Amino acid sequence: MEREDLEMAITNTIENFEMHVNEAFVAKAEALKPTLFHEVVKPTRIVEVVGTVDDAKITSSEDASALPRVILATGGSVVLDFGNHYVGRVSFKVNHHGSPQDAPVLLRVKFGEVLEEIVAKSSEYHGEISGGWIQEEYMHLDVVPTTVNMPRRYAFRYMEVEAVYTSPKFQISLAEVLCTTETSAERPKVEPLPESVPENLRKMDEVALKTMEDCMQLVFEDGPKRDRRLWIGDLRLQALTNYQTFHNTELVKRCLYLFAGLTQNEEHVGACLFLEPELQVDDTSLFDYGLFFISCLSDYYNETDDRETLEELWGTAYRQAELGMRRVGADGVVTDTPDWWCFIDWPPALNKQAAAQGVLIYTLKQALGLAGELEYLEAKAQLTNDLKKVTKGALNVLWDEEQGLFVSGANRQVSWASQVWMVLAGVFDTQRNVELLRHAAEVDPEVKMSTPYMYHHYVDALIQCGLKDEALACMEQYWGSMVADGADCFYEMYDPEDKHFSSYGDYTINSFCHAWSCTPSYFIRKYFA
Ligand code: RAM
Repeated sequence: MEREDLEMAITNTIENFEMHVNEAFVAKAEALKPTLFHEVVKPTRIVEVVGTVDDAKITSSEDASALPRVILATGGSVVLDFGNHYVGRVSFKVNHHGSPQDAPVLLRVKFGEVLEEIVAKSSEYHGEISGGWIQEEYMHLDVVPTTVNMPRRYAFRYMEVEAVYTSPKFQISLAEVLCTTETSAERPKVEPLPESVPENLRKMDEVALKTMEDCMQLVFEDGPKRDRRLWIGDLRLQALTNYQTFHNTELVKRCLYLFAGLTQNEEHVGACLFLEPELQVDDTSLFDYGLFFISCLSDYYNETDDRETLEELWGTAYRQAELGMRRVGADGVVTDTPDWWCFIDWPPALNKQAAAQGVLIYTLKQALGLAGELEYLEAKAQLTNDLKKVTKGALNVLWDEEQGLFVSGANRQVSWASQVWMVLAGVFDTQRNVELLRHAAEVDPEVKMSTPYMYHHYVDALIQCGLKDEALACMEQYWGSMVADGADCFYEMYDPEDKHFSSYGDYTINSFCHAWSCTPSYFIRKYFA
């Protein structure tokens, strides 16, 4: 994404934005608010960390029981390792040593999901999105000893405490550092994997489950560090994974009712929602994310057979199909203009037109399935016509016979995303889709995939084509490489060739426990167990 595009994406607002509220839907969603479960966890070791964001590493460690003996004077600091990624609230005791306290203590407390966040200097943050996400606090303690109860919820594995100031006459030490975790996920609901599943997939599944668990809060959050909100693209993949793991269908239902209850102008489903200060839909509008409401409802219905919800939410789903079709020109193709935002994936150069067309076809097919289920004949006829138009458009305008690949935009760009979404859309039959994916692998388009979100769709496309071996190999290479790098949870962005890659201009603002990256558990449990 060009810098300008990123800025547009970030500030993207709808002219005369208004929120449509369906009180009955919101009330239903609120009645489904989940219980949060808690556990108290402690740091396991004290670690010595050196290096910069490019080469941060732990050089030595000792057991966390030594903490009360670590005396901190002005400028002294300590880094604690909790041994895994956690989401929760932190408290600790600060003890006093030396002469009477003749000045306030100034503490700096920083949390990091990964070591790189600990070694980075917040004053040097240069990302395009808010540095407010950096989990760092300064606090004055007028009287020690005291117990500090930190008010925010943090997502972290590492915690650094620096005594910015004590005084020449007294020092401090820390004790009883605790984190009370928060999640709406219930571990006992997850079935153990069969013995036959190999060790590397077990490990991948474990990391994916932890990712899910830490993102399952009062809604399915996208990332418990950042953005801490409900994005529909993430919800779709979390819901699919949840059906194979935590089985919390009520939480999916709650999120569906929230999206349907809080829509944007013309009842377009927003890209994301906030719970605070009050329930509200954001003013960001994404072509693909709006359409994914249809997928979320369709997947939910396939899982639950919950007819009542299907009937109630059908109107919202169908509206998204209508709005999606509005972008389609006379040529049967989604219009590509500079003023729209469709997410798909983060590569800066990616032209979204062909992939958006793929998403449209994919979701229209799901809408048609639901209309059939409900026996809504008019909607069925309309969707059938729409599908004919956009499938024809894809073949006439976006298929390049000479290259044997789909192209996108005025410059006829070839990207991975375009091929993958056209396969998922089923524009061709399975045999031709297999050829397309194999050909894409040979050509290896210059515009690559940059997130586990896009890799999910690639793996899914391979599986839909019956290429399970290739799908497994891709998972082992991509998510497996994150595991080999020591990931406790799966990251929002990951490029094995460029490990400190960020679409936001600063690696440390990436989310290192990200919902859309949790799908290895979905694939493993559905297809490889
Ligand atoms: C980022 C987050 C989120 C995603 C959107 C499109 O803010 O990674 O998960 O859905 O982009």
